Amino acid sequence: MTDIPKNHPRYESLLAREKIVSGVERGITSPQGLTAQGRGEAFDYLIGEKTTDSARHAEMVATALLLLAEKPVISVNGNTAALVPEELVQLSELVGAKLEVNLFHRTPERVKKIADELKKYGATCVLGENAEPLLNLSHERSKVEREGIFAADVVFVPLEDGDRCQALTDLEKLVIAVDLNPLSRTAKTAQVSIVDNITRVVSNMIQMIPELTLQSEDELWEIIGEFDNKAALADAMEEMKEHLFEKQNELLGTTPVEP
Ligand code: PTJ
Repeated sequence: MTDIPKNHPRYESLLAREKIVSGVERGITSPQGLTAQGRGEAFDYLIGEKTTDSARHAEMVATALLLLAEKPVISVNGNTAALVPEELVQLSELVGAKLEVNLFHRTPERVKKIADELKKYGATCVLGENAEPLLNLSHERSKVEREGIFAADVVFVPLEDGDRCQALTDLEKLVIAVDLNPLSRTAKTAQVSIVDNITRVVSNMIQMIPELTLQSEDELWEIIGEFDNKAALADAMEEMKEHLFEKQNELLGTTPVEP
C-alpha cells in the first residue's frame, strides 16, 4: 500500500482507495469493486464526506432494527471486506448477527478468502461457502445459505445491487442498505437506506449501541415505525443540494441566497 501521510487533506478518502486496491491484489475485492468505489467517492463528495443528519438518523434506525431482529444477518461483499472487516465483525457480535459472504462476481476462492479475512478479525463463524441458489435471481447473488440470509428476518446489505434487495424484500425480509447513491434502485427498494460511506457507517452504528440498549423494545419499535425511507432519501438529496450551494457561495464569495 502507498504510505498516505496522516496530515494529507484527503487522508481518509485516499486510505479507503488503498484498502480497495489492496483488496483486489489479495483477491478479496473484485476488479469491478474499484469502479464501484469510484462512484461512491463521487457521491461522498456531494454530501461533504461526512455523516449527514439524515444518514445518522438512518443509522440509528438500522441499529435499532438489528438489535430487535430475531435472526439478523450481515451480508459481506468484496468491497466491505476490504474497507471495514474488523468493524463488521464487531457489529455482528454486538447485535448478535450472523456474517454471510454474498457476492455478485462470485467465485468459491473469493468467498473463502473473504471468510478467512473476517476470521482474522475474530469472526468465529462466517457463512457463505455452502450457499445454494435459493433467491429468485438469475445471477450469483441468488446463492445464500439456508440458515443464514434465507432464514433471516433482517438483512444488512452494504453496497448492494437492486435486484437482490428486491428479491429479499419479496421474501418479506427487512433490508437495511448502505449506498452513497440515493438514486440507486437499492436505496429505493430497501426499508432503511443509509446514504453514507461504509467507512463511517459501521463505526457510527457501533457507537450508538450502548445508548439504544438503554431503551425499551417498545421505544425502539417506535423509532423504527416513524422512519420513512423515501423521506430520508429526499432529505439526503436536499443535503447534497445544500452542500453544493454552500460550496458555490464559497467559490464565488457571495452572500448565501436560498437556492
Ligand atoms: O464483491 P462483489 O462481487 O459482490 O461486488 C461488489 C460490487 C460493489 C462491485 C457490486 O455489488 C457492484 O457492482 O455494486 P454497484 O452496482 O456498483 O453498486 C455499488 C453502490 O455502492 C453504488 O451505488 C456506489 O455509489 C455505492 N458505494 C460505493 N462505495 C461505497 C458505496 N456506498 C457506501 N460506501 C462506499 N464506500
